[in-house]
Amino acid sequence: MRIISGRGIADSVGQFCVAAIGAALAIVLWLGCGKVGAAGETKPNIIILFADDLGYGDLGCYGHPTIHTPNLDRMAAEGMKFTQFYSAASVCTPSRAALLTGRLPIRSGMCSDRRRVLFPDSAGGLPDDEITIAEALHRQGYATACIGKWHLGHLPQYLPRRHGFDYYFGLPYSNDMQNQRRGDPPLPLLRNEEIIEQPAVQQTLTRRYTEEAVAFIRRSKDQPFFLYLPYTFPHVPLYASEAFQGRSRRGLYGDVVEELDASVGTILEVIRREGLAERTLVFFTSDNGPWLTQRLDGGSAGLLRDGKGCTFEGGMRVPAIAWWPGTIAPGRTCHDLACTMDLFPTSLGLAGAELPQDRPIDGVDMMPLFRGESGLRRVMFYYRGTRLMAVRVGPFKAHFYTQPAYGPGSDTPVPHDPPLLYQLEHDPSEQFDVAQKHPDVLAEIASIVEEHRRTLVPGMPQLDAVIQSTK
Ligand SMILES: [Ca+2]
Repeated sequence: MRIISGRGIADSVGQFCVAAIGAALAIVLWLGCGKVGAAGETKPNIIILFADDLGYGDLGCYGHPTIHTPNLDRMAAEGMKFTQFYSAASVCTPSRAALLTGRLPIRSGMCSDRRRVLFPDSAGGLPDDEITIAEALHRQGYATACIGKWHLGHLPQYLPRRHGFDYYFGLPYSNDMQNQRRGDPPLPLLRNEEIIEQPAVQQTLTRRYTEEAVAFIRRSKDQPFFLYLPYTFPHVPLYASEAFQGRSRRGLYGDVVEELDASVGTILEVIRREGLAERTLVFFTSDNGPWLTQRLDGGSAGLLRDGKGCTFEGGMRVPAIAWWPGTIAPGRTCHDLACTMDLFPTSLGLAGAELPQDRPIDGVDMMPLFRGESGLRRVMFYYRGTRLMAVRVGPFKAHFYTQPAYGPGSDTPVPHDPPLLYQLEHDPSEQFDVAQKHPDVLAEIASIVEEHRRTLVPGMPQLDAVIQSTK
């Protein structure tokens, strides 16, 4: 996503001022001990809780009738809930690359039209020259940990500790990747680079991720820390620990989501008890929409169309909650567009780190939204692999291609010329094409696409290369 701006000169001046202030701040920080910001205040901790395949309609505070999520509902009541928040892709690997780098996956090469995600026989991963949130924050004196599902390359040179994390505990890829015909090994559970359990005991994962997260918070509380917690669930196969099995009114899927909710509750409670609440930003969201073909084992996109794997809203619009007592006023709902790539500039800004100047960053700092400001008109690019499928500008979304996630017609993209145009704020379910009524909007979107294509430099593809054997 990018900001549209008609204020070129003002922006240049603004950017210069921001750069100058950033440089001054960098000197002050360099003179300091690395823990304390220019104003003498401790830098805020940042926690990103990232569910896997959780749909827009799967939480109580997003309208689910029977999944009980009191902790996430409370987090939203004490913080800010987003209604138009996006992941940057409709499947795992590109979505995660985008969150950690603040960049469209096509820029890092972390998307493909052949293999849509990394597999246990993949040879690639997140390139070394990409800058992750963890790397940038580590340089600012943060303790950093990744606890959960990585899925940005399982070979040693791609694991989290090569990308700015001090500590790693979790699965290197998805929990369904145990295809013996493909030669997949039993599902490994890693601590740093060492396999500590194989196959991983999946019923225990949410509980152990929570325990690991709590331990990391407690041992890091005297310095600023960054915790990235990409949960393994509710991606299939579903597993809940014994305490949650049969507990929800929504079957096993509900049990699994309720256990995630309890995990979030535990983490927030530890933050409160340790006295960290007013200097910790906690952000909860999902890596893509629900996997609808899993039927009862998949989630719900609520009123949004389709789900995981496609560029209709259900594939990429996800629940999102920001919590930071004392900074984010309670009970707010944000209807502005925002996306996972925004977490990169937001986190760097909070840590006093400068944004990289040598590459395009697609995210935008969310602090104005957290403060309750509103009104930026933004652009959202919807990619499927390397193909630009749709573009959203303000409330309007033009589909140049559509392709249902699964089922009839899912093998080939269907082109639309003129594009299908939906007014998403009137029509969140993408039912009614209004292209004929808005030629001006289509013309504006066409010029944005032209500029985007003209300036885009795709990264070296990372997802297609296969290693000979994982045995
Ligand atoms: Ca996913």
